[in-house]
Amino acid sequence: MEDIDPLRDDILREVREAGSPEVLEAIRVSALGRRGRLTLLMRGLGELGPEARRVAGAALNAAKDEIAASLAEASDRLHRAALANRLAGERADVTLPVLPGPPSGCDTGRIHPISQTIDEIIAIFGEMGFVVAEGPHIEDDFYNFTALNIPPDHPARQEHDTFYLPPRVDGSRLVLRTHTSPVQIRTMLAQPPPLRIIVPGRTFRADHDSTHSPMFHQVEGLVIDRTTHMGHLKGCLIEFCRAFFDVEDLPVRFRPSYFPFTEPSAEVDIGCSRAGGELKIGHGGANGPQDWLEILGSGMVHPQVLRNCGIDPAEYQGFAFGMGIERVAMLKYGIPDLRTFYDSDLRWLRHYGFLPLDIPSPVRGALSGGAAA
Ligand code: 2NM
Repeated sequence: MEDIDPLRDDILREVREAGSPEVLEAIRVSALGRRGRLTLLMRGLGELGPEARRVAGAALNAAKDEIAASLAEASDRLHRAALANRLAGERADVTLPVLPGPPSGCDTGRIHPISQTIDEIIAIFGEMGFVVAEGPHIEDDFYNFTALNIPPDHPARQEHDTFYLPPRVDGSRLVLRTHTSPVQIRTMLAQPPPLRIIVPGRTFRADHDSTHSPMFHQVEGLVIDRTTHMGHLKGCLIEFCRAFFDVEDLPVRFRPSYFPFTEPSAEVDIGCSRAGGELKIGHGGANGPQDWLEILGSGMVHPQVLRNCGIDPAEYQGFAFGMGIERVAMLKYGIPDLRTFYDSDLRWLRHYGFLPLDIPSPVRGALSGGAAA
């Protein structure tokens, strides 16, 4: 059998002298590959007697380990050197003129319709003097239910409808907020009136079918001032509906309703037509009979809610409203299936998504907005 030591020393020297990862790979194959020099010696062990095989086998294994370690070390060293070399050569010349066409990414990335719709709603209410408020997704029972005048036995509190976290040591349980209203409670407790806030965000309900998702988005709003009344609520929401759907003479009607946190309460419908099986937002006119679509809940904030937040209802009053983002986005942009919002399907996003530079504003978001071409 060929002497192992000189062969091992030859290979180790080759490894030390290798100048590139490619050369190193060739050395590895020629030493340890299927027909490598060391591999062939290993195969020859079978022809030796038991004692000679034991001695040569141990020496071969030791040589193999040493070479493998040396290869790993050299590979690491060469890759580092190659990277350092590449980085030294790749200098950005910031004095070069800007490339023609959109900035890189603008031609492939899309804004999700939920983000776009939230931005449009914020832009419209922003013009009316509302500011955005946000809060935690995981809430205390007090902010999500009690402060909102939702009684202890209300169905919304049931396990069946609400995601509860495991009980804490004192037995109380946190919840995934079922609406964004706890943010209104937190804001009223933290800041003195007057208030004018808009609250977009994620909400969670134990409900999953073709028109309900366990996670969905809401925007709610709150106005508190000394003389705020139902007329302000109506004017504000009529104005919002017409701006959002970009229909100047959009019919809007207020229907009496009930919520524990508002009194009186009203649901808001917008006019539409369903002539020929196609839903069209706006007055029915010649297209067919006037039909209605519910899009908002609203009302004057219940005096008990104001008291719960340290606001004297004899001095201040206000209105609040809420709407589902998915629902109004589907109506505005003709998205037929709720579940597709969360599929992360790139083809869907390219079709329904928005270009990053299509910045929403009361003019560009609401008046000329539309799915990207
Ligand atoms: C709605 C409908 C009606 C609402 C009430 C409040 C608060 F905190 F001020 F009491 N926040 N949001 C409200 C009122 C929400 O959503 C359909």
